[in-house]
Amino acid sequence: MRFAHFADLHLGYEQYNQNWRAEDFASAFRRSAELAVMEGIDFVVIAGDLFHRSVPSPKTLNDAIEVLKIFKSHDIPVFAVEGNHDKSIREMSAYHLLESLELLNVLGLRKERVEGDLVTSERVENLYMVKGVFKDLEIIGDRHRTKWQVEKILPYLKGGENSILVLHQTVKEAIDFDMQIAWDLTIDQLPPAKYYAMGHIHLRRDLKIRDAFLAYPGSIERYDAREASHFIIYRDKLEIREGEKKGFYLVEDFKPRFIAVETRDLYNIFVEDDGRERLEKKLLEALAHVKGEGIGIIKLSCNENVDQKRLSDLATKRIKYAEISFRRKDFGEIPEAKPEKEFFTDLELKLLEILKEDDESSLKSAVELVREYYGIKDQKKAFKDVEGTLTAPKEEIKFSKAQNVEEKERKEKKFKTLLDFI
Ligand SMILES: [Mn+2]
Repeated sequence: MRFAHFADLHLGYEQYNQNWRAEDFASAFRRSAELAVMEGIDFVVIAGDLFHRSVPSPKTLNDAIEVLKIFKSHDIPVFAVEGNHDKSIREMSAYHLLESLELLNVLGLRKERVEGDLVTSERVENLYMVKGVFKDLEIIGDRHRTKWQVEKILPYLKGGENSILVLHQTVKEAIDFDMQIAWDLTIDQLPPAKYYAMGHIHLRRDLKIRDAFLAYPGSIERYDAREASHFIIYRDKLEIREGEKKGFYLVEDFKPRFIAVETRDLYNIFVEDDGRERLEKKLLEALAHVKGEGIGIIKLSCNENVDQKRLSDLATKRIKYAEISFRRKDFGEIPEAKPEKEFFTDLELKLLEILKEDDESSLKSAVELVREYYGIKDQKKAFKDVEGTLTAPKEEIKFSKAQNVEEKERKEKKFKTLLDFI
């Protein structure tokens, strides 16, 4: 039994406001799909964030359809869960549209029972848990949930002897920093499965838990400069280091093997010198090592002011797209000295992360988070709290009150049925 495990395809993401970047994400997915088919896979698992937004454009939907048709034409079923980027509170999401086109099967809690050759439903309180079935294998999963919803739902995600669990969540053990709000669940909380097909973390990760693998393939394209293909650092001498490859997992007998796919080079460049002229020379030297079709995210630092526009034009002559930021070296570490987490509480950080996406669904997710955090029933009050968090100076932020009080309030809030909180 072989399957392909994809996650975080982010179709439609016009990174750096460049529409050709959305094209890059789509072609990385297309190439991966072709590779997977050549490997003779039995089925496909998509662990969330197929789309960058919950309301994809017709072009983006078409990109998804074109790739999913590759699987369809080879009779390869696809099982998917929605991610935080593309989940929808509407009755019908883009995933459900793809499901009616018979291009994929959506896993997880639903109001109606769904039965078919590849899916079955199990009654869960007042809802149904829709599971994938492939021969003697169960493919279980649910869409992205907030941390507190996950805790409630995990017991219902227990499969039979042979099961794969598909989730779009952060497992504590898969990340390097220990900030409570940064993760959704721990390994101990996971129900038993033969393989954990995860999504959400954009850098590739795999770890062994008990006898099974838990794996994140990472995003299919380079999502930000931390995921660069090359790191070029030029202080005293020029250093070039390669970053991670992008791709997906080919899982055979529950063991993942990473399959890399070609992506556009993204260079994370840092150049520093005391003087302006030497800095410019160094920048040119660094740019001699980049491919013309690549992207350059360039940070410059020196003791004199520079003409950023001119340097940007200079870089753009050598590379498809360049983004230059500059800071005065002699002004110290001011802009980057203090990480965000020193200024904000965990909840505020999470809200800021969600609200970076300027659309309706992220505002709703933010409100949902605040409501859950405080057990607020009244939507109007929740909206007010979101606004308050983002505009009030730190001393006035109500959220910074003792964490244990909030913890207690939350524990006291009782959910009657599953419908109350999904
Ligand atoms: Mn993602």
